[in-house]
Amino acid sequence: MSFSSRNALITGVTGQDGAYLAQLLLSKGYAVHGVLPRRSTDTLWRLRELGIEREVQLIDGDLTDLSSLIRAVELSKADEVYNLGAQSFVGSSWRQPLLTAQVDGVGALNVLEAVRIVNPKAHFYQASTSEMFGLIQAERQDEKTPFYPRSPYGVAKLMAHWATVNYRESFSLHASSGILFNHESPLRGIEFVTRKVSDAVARIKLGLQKELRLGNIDAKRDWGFAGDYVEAMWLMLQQETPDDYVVATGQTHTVREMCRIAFGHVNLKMDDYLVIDPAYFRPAEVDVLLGNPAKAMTKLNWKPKTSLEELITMMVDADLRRLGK
Ligand code: NAP
Ligand code: G4F
Repeated sequence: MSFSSRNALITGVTGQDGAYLAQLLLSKGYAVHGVLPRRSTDTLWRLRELGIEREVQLIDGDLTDLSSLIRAVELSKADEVYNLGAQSFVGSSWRQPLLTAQVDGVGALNVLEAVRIVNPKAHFYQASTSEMFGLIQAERQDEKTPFYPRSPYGVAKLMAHWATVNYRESFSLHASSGILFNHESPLRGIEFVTRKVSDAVARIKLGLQKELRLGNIDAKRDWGFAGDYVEAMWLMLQQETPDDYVVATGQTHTVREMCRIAFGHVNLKMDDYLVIDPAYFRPAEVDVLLGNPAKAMTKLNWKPKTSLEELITMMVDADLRRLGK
C-alpha cells in the first residue's frame, strides 16, 4: 500500500528509532520530515548508514522551543507526528535532571501544543517507556500495571505519557502512547549497555581494547530489535481510535547473559575480560523489566521477529565491520 500523499514529522529523527522509522515511512511512500536540533557536530550518521540522508527533509527546531515546533508542524503539513526526541540515556538523567525534564517532559507537551494549535486532526505518537514501570508492581508489565519510575528520566517520561492521555481526553486528539521496552540495533548509541558491549567485544577481538568495564550485570531487561518496534509505532497511528500499547518481546535476560552471547559469538570467554566498575552503578536501579505485549499482538497484529541472540550477534558483526574499515 502506498501512502504517497501523506506527510510525517519525526522529532528525534537522527536517533536510533527516528532513523529506522524514517526508513519505514519512506518505504511506504510518505514524505518524511524531521526536526533537527542545532548541534556543532554531524549527527546524521544513522540516516547516512541507512542511505536515506537525502530523502528526509530536515527542519530546524528543538523540543524546548514551542515556536520552532509550530513552524515544523506547519511546514511539514504533517498528517502524522512522531515524538521520538529525548535525552534518552537514563544514567545522564541524574546528572542533568532539569534538562531531562524540559526535553522529555515539557518537550512532549510542546509537541502536543503544536499539533493542537496547527492541525488537531494529525495523529500523534508519544515515545513512552518501560522505565515508567521502574520498581515493578507486577511480574509482567502491561498497559494496566501501575507506574513507579526510578530515575529523573522515568519521571519526565511519565509526565509526557499522562500529557498524551490528557490531550486525547481533553481535546480529542488522536494521540497514542507506545510503552516500549528496551530495543537495540547496530544504530544504538554507544552509551547504552548492548552497544557498549558489542563495540567492546569487537575491539577486544581485533586487539584494540583489553577489558570491558560494566556496572550492575544482574539487571534484567526485555530486549527487542528497534527495526521491529518502529512498525508498532506506525501501526498505532493507523488505528481508528488512539490508545496506549506495551511493545515488548515477553522475554527477559540479565546483562550478564546478553554479554555472554556477545563474547561467545567471537569465541572469547567473557570472564577473561569483564571488570565490574562501581562507577557504572546507578543511584536507583530498575532491577527487572518484562513486558506483556498481548494487546499490541491482538489489536495491532504486531509481533517481535528478532531473538536476543540474533540481535546481539547482528550488533557485534556490525561493529566488527565498522572497526575493520
Ligand atoms: P536516541 O537514539 O537517544 O535519539 C534521541 C533523539 O532525540 C536524537 O535524535 C536527539 O538528537 C534528539 N533530541 C535530543 N534532545 C533534543 C531536543 N532538545 N530537541 C529535539 N531533538 C532532541 O533515542 P532512541 O533510542 O532512538 O529512542 C527514541 C525515543 O524512544 C526516545 O524518546 C526514548 O526516550 C524513547 N524510548 C527508547 C527506548 C529504547 O530502548 N531505545 C525504549 C523506550 C522509549 P541529538 O542526538 O542531536 O541530541
Ligand atoms: O542500556 P541501558 O543504559 O538502558 P536502560 O537504562 O534500560 O534504558 C533504556 O531503555 C529504556 C526502556 O526501558 C529507555 F526508555 C531508555 O531511553 C533507554 O533506551 O541499561 C540497561 C541496564 C541497566 O540496568 C544498567 O544499570 O544495564 C545496566 N548496566 C550495567 N552496566 C549498564 C552498564 N548500563 C550502561 N548503559 N552501561 C554500563 O556500563
